[in-house]
Amino acid sequence: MASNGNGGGHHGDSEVKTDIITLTRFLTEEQHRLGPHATGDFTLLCHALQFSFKSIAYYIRRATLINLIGLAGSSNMTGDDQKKLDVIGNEIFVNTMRGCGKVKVLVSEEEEEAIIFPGHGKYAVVCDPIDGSSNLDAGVSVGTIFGIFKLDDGAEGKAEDMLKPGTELVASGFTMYGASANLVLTMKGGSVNGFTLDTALGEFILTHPDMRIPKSKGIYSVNEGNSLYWTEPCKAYFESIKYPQEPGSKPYSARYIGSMVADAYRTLCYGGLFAYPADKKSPKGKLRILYECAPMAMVMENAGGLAVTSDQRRMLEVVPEHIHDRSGIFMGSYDEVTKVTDVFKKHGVVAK
Ligand code: FDP
Repeated sequence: MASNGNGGGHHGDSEVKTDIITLTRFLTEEQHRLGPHATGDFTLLCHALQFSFKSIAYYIRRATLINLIGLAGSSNMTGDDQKKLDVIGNEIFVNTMRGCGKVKVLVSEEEEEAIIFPGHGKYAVVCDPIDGSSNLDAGVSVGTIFGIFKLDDGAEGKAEDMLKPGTELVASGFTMYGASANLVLTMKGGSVNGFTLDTALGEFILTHPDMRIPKSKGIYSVNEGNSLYWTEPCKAYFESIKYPQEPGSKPYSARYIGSMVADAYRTLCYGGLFAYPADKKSPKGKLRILYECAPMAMVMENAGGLAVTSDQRRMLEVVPEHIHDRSGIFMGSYDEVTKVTDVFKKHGVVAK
């Protein structure tokens, strides 16, 4: 066998990688990079997170076979019907976060109140265990979104500890359960890295190091069924990309899955714009600040993109009024979000 000096070797026709970077290795290397003062608590928390992603991926894949599709017969605090998988995903998440001993406060989309764990955990976690669950029974990609805050020293842990802007997140990301399970992770001030679950090895493998969102791309992703309720600047922006006036310019392509994680992952990979604007029917928008908008905004910004609210404020600076607070959002490629802001500005909407 000939080695290629890059951790791989030639075995017959195919090249087998023997020096792969698993998420476990990646996290250990990150911890070592921080030096001796790093306690390993964050690393342990991330190990617990990855276990919950693997478990949720497993149940989603088997859902149709083991009667996990359909409604659980209950609704969550925001009034959405809960799917059986919503309930199971939430239980998995809550139990793994409790079990790791490093988390003090947990906010989940499926729980009305913040959960306070006993012990001395110094982290607070926000999550939507299965986002996009209205798509589940059709086998469409869904995902888990998460964000991690570090609590102040000696904080006893309460729901109010979570009413912070996204700029204070120490890490965030999501796992998309699609053709494969794709985990995207970013840490404060760091790069964005993508891992793919190798189901045979049971490991997330670093397959997309240092992800950068293309600076521009003519793709927009929005639920146009709401356009009747859109505000004037919002209508004007979408008109401008569908009916471009500049000579030689082409209209944008539309792509809307209706599952935020899947739409965000495609936007991160290909570029373009994802939006769920606030409108006259939902003046605060639909998506939740803590466990949908802020974690995604951190990923987009760390990948070189932008994320703003419907009033064009930087999404990461928004402080939620309560743990399930909502916001309008426009996020994606730098140039595309900038175009949104320019059109809104012409209509007098300027970030305060
Ligand atoms: P879902 O209702 O299926 O859970 O916030 C949840 C979410 O999906 C997002 O994942 C998705 O982007 C959005 O809502 C879809 O909303 P619409 O059906 O109104 O387009």
